[in-house]
Order: sequence, then structure tokens, then C-alpha cells
Amino acid sequence: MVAAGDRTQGEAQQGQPVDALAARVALAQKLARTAGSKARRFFLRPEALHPELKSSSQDLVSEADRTVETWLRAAIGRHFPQDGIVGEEEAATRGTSGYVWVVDPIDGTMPFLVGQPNWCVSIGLAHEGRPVGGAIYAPMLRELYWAMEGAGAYLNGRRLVMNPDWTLASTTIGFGATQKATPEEVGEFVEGLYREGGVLFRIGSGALMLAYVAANRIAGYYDPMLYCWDCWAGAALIREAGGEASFAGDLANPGPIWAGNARVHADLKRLSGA
Ligand code: 2AM
Ligand code: CA
Repeated sequence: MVAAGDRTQGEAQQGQPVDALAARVALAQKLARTAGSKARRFFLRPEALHPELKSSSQDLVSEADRTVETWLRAAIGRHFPQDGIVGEEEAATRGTSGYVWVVDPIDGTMPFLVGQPNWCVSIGLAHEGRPVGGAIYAPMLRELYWAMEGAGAYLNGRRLVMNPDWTLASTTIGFGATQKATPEEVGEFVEGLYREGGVLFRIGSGALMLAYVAANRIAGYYDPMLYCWDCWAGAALIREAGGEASFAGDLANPGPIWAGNARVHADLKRLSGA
């Protein structure tokens, strides 16, 4: 991963025109805000949500997730019909431009459904398979995060720069294991973390926990299995804030993710047995 300061503002990587990416990042911010307002209206009227189980007793989808993703897909298609879209609730669509939008209409569906404010809309951008930007909006927290390759990462207009000196023990560490993780792997990771002075943090949204890493609110994040829509925008934020985020999945497959400054990133990999 490359530190934000290593590049000129707005400089394009691997040949994609800056204007093409900037136009998409600007739209991602606008769509994240509008989608967040739509989701917020559902949040404030929980009787209209009709939640259904997906893969397990704590993996749910609601009317809000579906409505917001359908709206996001239509809006992206109107502006950039040549781009691909990968999202949590509908099948992926292929594009021809090299850009793919990676959308999660509500990351943190469980917190959303039980009335916690810690959920967000996450919109990532991939170019030829790499994270190049994105926007995360948490409506109940009134926080808009965005990042663009070469231009930095921002929270409500303030530039984010990760603390390069933090260790595992400096402040809490996000851990995203769901019911899909085995008790043994959870136990081993937590035991190792606490042996080294770490303390766990979890808010039920991988996207928001990654944004918190970029904002120096937690020192790192490890999740044994995330999908691209949970982490694409967050990974772009962390890279642009000077940190490291490595996702072992891709646009088609889930995988683990490790994130933090260089030292914490390496320590989380070691503790997870990677
Ligand atoms: P979601 O909103 O798509 O369900 C973190 O490991 C990820 O797991 C989150 O991004 C969240 O994505 C999901 N998650 C959050 N709380 C969960 C829970 N209680 N059970 C299963 N998945 C959860
Ligand atoms: Ca999600």
C-alpha cells in the first residue's frame, strides 16, 4: 500500500484519467448521502422493515436494504451505464469501462434493525480490480467519509492521516467475526490479542470499522470473512489515510481483511495465523 503523501494530489494511477475517477467519486458521495437519507426514513419507521433471515440467525435483509440497493443501482446506471455494479442484495452486472461500483446499501443491517445508530451506506470504486476510491455515509452519525486514489481520505471535509506509531495496545482493535467464524479461530485470535495488550471493539459494520481505522478511532481491524461490498470503500480510505489494508477476497469472492498502520497490519496478520 502507498502512503497518501507519496503522490501528487489528483495524479492518476495505472493510466485511468483523473477526471473519470473524480466524477465517479463525486457521484459516490452524493449517492451515499441520498441513499443514507432513504435508509434513515426506514430506520425511523421500523414497522415497515419486514426483516428476513439470509444465511444464519443473525444474517438478515430488510425492505430497506433492498429498496436502497435498487435505487442506487438505477442512479449509477443513469450516470455511468458503461460501469459494472457489484452489490450485497442483487446479482452483479458487468460493464465495459473498467470501473466497477461496489455497493452495500446498509452495512450493519443487524444494528440497523435493532435501533443502533452504527450503520452506513458504503460505495466503493474499483478500476481494473483495484480499490481506487469510495464514500461511506453514516446518516445517524452525520458522517461522510470519502477517498480518492492520490487525493487523500476525508471525514466531513477534514483530511484523515493515520497515526503511524500506534501498536496493537494503543487503543481498541476492531474484530468482525460473525457466526460464520469457528469458536476456535475466534478464541485463538482474541487470546493472542489480549496477551499483547489489545482490547476488542465491534459495532456490527465492517465498513464503519474500517472508516474508524482511517480516522484513528480504533488502531486496526481484522475480519476473517468479509465481502467486497463490506470493505471496498473502507480499504480505499485506509490506504489514502496512509495505512495498510489487505483484502484476500476479490470482487467475486469473500475473504479475510487486515487493516491498520504498517505495524498493526502485520501484527494482526500474525495473530490471525495468516
Ligand atoms: P451486514 O450489514 O452486511 O450484515 C462484519 O463482520 C460484517 O458482518 C458487517 O459488515 C455486517 O455486514 C455483518 N454483521 C454485522 N453484525 C452481524 C451479526 N450479528 N451477525 C452476522 N453478520 C453480522
Ligand atoms: Ca454488508
